[in-house]
Amino acid sequence: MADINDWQALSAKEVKGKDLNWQTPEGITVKPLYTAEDVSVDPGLPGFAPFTRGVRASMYAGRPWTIRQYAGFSTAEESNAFYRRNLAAGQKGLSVAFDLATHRGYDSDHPRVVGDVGKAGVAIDSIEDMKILFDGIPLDQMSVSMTMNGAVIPILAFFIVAGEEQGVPRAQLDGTIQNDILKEFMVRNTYIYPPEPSMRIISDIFGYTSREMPKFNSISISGYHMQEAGATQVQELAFTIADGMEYVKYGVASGLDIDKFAGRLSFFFAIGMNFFMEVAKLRAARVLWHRVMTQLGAKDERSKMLRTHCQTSGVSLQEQDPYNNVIRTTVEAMAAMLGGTQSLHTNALDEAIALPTDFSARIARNTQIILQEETGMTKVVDPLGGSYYIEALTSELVDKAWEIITRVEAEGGMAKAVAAGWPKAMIEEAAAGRQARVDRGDDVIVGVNKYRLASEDAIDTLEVDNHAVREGQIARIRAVKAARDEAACQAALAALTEGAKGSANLLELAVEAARQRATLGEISAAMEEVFGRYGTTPTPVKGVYGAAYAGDDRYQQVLDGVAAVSRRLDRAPRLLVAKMGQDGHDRGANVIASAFSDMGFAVTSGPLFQTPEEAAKLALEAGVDAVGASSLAAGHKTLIPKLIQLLRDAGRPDIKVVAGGVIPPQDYDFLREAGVQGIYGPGSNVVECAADMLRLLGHNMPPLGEDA
Ligand code: MLC
Ligand code: 5AD
Repeated sequence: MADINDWQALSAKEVKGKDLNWQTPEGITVKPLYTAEDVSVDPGLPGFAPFTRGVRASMYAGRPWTIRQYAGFSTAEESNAFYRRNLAAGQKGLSVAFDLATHRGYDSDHPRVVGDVGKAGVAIDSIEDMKILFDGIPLDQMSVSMTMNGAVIPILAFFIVAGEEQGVPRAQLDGTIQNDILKEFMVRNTYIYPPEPSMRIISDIFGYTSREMPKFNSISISGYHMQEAGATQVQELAFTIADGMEYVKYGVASGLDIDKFAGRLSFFFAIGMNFFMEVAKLRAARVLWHRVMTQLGAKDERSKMLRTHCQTSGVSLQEQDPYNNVIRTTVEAMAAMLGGTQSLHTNALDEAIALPTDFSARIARNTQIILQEETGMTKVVDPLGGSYYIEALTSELVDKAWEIITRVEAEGGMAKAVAAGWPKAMIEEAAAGRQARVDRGDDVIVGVNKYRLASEDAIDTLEVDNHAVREGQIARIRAVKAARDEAACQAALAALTEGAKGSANLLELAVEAARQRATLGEISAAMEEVFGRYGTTPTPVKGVYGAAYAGDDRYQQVLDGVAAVSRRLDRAPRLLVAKMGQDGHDRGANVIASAFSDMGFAVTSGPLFQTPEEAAKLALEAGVDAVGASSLAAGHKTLIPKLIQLLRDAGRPDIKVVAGGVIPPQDYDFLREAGVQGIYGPGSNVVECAADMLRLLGHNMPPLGEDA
């Protein structure tokens, strides 16, 4: 029989000695062939420790994963109707997306959120909105996930009281609250309070739910947003498990018995296009969690069992030739199922353009239904178990992630690491590296940097009229406030503020405030009085982009262009990268800031969450030549024209304003008429963005492929 040496020789001959090893961004060398020699660990059986092959013995053969589509937009009424249509068409669990005003603890009438109400999710201001959201949906039968981290106390309180007023005792509520603040400070940015009180809130929720809500998952420890921000799979895996360890330690330090709450911790991962890596990642995550929970002293096997939701990757989807996204999502959904997820969201094909329409949501949902009901793939438990490659990759991911986890622990745990900033810097470095590989064409994206269409047909997208939603919400806030027992409401809010000063359970106090019709903004403010509000300014990495492009001709042309403009101005051209509104998605802004600064621009990264007034003021103070406004949460039509107007009013119409992010092509004309001089959607090449900027600044930049 042939042995591995024979194979080596034959293969080398076939490819004429070409190196077939693949260096992944994780720093893993993937070989072209795996054999029994590569497998050193027996993965055991599903349903048994360390759960490599799945947390249930029967897995999908017994019960398929939950088809749980994340959704929310506009008003509670509209979102409720959307949920009901989806459930009727085969969705199995709910998952609520809130708008950014809600995330950040502002009522819809707050002046800072004019562009955000109802846009990236549903607007929820009080218990009355929450009741409408679940109208006709029995909360004792439907499991509900709520992606909420910043305003987690008022939202969970509204949910509990909505159940109560539907006649469902809280002990019967089934679902999950995201409640994962560490990754907010790292990548997602919808925090409200500083880290310490934010961590206390999480322990309070563990305490309350472990006592009162035995079926409710008290947290969804999320790596998803790390991968979206550019993390490699190893980084996502390691930091997520390390976050989980930190929460467990805080819970224990607050006096809870580990086995009383750990069984209701849940996880959430992104599933990108590296198929086998993603399958192995979910298996490795289970092994790692079992290991760390054993170390932390858990006794109950359920405390050590990593149950997870997955979502196919948003960043892997493209604006160009968007039907390709259906294929990408299908591949990713298969990786999630073969990795053994408990629950799954499949993204819609219009992901890179807008929120899902009924049509795109249907295709996304049916992707899962077809996998479950047409393919037979659910009939066998962990069908990839025993694959030499999968088993070897699983072990390698465990080891690689363990190195990072060990570093985090040596430095005092994830809260300290997040405060020190190195995990975020590591992720941003990976993001800049990925962007450079895509721009150079080293990483292929079909329809974007290869096989690009000459012209594209527009697709129908969902548009939310945020002004109308805001007016409606303001009217309802007024009605709620007019009808409540004001004294009782104020007393409940005062008790919450007192509780924040001391050590009372904040969720318990907020439940009372919710019953008394206090609004989300009021409940958040009652705690903010004691905790304060936290703000940050991004600090993009340096050098990664430049290094990845060293020696590239086009890059050199841009460098020359920047040098020419600098000579003319007698200083480097100045750019403000602005993030306005409550949109905290800063991967794109950071990549641009980092790349432009490597190219020789003097870049100011504006703080997150600015109003147009604040961004205009900063632009004037910094004396910039141009502003790049990054928008991923649909506030662009309100916020960017306002910024341009303010710059004009200040006598500086010469400052160029360009926009980047998720902007539907239908809005391009509107923005151009408002004075936006360049619009860069997903898939834009950063070097070409810089070339365009040089043109705007009056430099005679040659087109791509031509000499100067
Ligand atoms: C499951 N069950 C079985 C079984 N499989 N019983 C017998 N045999 C089998 N084969 C049981 C389970 O034990 C459980 O009961 C019940 O069935 C439900 O199954 P589950 O596997 O727990 O699924 P689910 O209820 O869907 O819970 C999955 C979860 C949960 C644990 C991962 O936390 C969850 O739903 N998370 C979703 C998070 C989410 O949607 N996030 C969106 C983020 S979007 P029991 O009694 O044991 O519980 C986002 C984007 C942004 O964040 O905005 O940035
Ligand atoms: N409705 C549906 N999906 C959403 N996402 C974010 N907000 C919504 C919403 N309101 C999805 C997108 C995004 C990821 C973070 O969650 O896929 O990339």
